[in-house]
Amino acid sequence: MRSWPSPDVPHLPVTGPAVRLHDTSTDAHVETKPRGPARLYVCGITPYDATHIGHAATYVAFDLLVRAWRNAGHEVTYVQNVTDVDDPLLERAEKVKVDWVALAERETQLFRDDMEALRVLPPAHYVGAVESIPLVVELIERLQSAGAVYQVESDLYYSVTADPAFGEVSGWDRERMLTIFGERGGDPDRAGKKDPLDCVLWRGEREGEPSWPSPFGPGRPGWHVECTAIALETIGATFDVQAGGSDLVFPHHEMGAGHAQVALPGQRFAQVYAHAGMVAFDGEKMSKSKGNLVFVSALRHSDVDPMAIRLVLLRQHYRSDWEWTDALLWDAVDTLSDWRRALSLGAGAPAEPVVSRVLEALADDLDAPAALAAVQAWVDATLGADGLADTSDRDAAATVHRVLDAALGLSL
Ligand code: 5CA
Ligand code: ZN
Repeated sequence: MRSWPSPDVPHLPVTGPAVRLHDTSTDAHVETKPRGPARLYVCGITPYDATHIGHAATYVAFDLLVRAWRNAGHEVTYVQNVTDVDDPLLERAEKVKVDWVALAERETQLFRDDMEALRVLPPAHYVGAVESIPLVVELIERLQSAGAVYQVESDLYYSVTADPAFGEVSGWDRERMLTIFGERGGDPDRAGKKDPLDCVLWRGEREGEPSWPSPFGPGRPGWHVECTAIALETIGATFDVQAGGSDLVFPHHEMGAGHAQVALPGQRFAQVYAHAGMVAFDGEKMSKSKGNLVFVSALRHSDVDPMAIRLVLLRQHYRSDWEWTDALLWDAVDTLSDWRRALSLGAGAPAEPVVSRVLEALADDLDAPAALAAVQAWVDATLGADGLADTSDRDAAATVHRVLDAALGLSL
């Protein structure tokens, strides 16, 4: 699929530190050590509704990772999928009486426009589930050869017991897995399954649903296998980071890793699994199924500066759960006008230390709030909030502009 246009990213004269990231599977901070280009897979949208603030928070979080790696001197190969055929998309299309393909295309385009407005760097490979069906079929055949697949009626299931490392991504116990599996697309109670946690690899054709021919009969891919097939094809096993919101830890990333590790024994799927916190609204996780949504496009169409939306997201540490409020947005609008005032002066407080503080903070598990604090301190010193304006650095504004843009994606 087509990705979206890239914003220009200014080059920084200094190289940032190696990037450390919290890894869900070990519950520890680890230093990423890309060999060749840093390889990142971030789970993409299911395009049946517009981009909400929760999605935007997750994609802005991992945009910071792409930028931190680039600033540390790495090239980055970034992959993102689009789940352009799945139950929620088909259900919505049926409900609103719109062709499911047209719905997916429309919402994917809206997502591209939102990402572009928020200055999120585009993936090099933006890949749909539908266009990946041949890859999915190939991967299921590998899993069959490994003895990890069985049939229930016209559906194929993956046997979680095939992976000796099952459970290592989430670190969850079986009881917790069983509770959550059913809430996140799983079918623990289906008769005929060997283990309630086994997940669908290939869903046999159903009346009124789209399907594609395959050696296993007509049908469509299961959800988890889609991301595994796309990642293995584009960046290969043992890539640097798989990322997404924390609602994907289990079953999605657990199953995806299992599929890869059973198909390619001895090779870890991703080296690090990174997860963003959940954004809530009106007291509950913002989600399409609950309908408590704040859409990026709706804010943009009411003339909200996309950089203010981005600043609200950056002010939360990416791993924390938080709640969106309009007050956060209006506060960010006020902050940006202060910052623009300071930047318009040209000269200001010494800016070199700001650059190193920002780069260090972002390389330390994407600590955007710490990076923003360094910028705020520079703004305060430059505007003389303490009564003593500092304009000792003649090129300060240009330097701060550059690091804001390159490292934080804020173009002011
Ligand atoms: N297509 C699958 C991933 S393969 C999917 O989860 N799609 S999604 O549209 O439901 O979500 C897209 C991304 O946004 C995922 O990474 C998900 O974890 C993240 N996300 C969804 N809701 C929220 C939320 N309320 N807060 C933060 N991130 C969220
Ligand atoms: Zn995914």
